[in-house]
Amino acid sequence: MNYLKIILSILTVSLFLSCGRNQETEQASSDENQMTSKEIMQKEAEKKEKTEVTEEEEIIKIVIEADDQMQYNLDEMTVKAGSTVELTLKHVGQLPKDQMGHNWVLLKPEASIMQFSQKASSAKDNDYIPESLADQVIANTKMLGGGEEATITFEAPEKGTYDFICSFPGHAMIMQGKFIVE
Ligand SMILES: [Cu+2]
Repeated sequence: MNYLKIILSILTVSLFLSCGRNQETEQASSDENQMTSKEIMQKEAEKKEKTEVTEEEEIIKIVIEADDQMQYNLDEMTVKAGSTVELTLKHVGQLPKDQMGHNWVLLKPEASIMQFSQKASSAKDNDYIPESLADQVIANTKMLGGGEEATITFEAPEKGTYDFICSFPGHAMIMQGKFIVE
């Protein structure tokens, strides 16, 4: 009889312990979930900040980033017709220019991304801007390596939707976006 009691109480204690442990684990994982969604929200907020365009006296300032993963952080930007655009490209990666160079090239509507980037890939001596198609470029930054940045100022072209690309060999198919003038 006593023997049974002891076994029972051991069982009860171990059940209690394992329950407690489960609860702790659940608590920990829900904390983790909360952290993750908090982090996501923070990242979203940062993204929003970057997309914001500041306008003061017809000068529109845009900051766009490019990284070691061959990505721009913006795939679309909108400006007003007749404004002056001050665009800064920041290479936030670490890789050198000859491995992961990035620039920002705004193309005229008649340009073809495919054709332009193909020509650009053999125009290393001209910073990957093909001289034969230079008249298809509205504005461009120089080619940057990790940690570098460049700012260019240009007049917004007439209303319409324009392509922007990175003309480093092999990048334009991924690194492209729309520049909208309204
Ligand atoms: Cu690039």
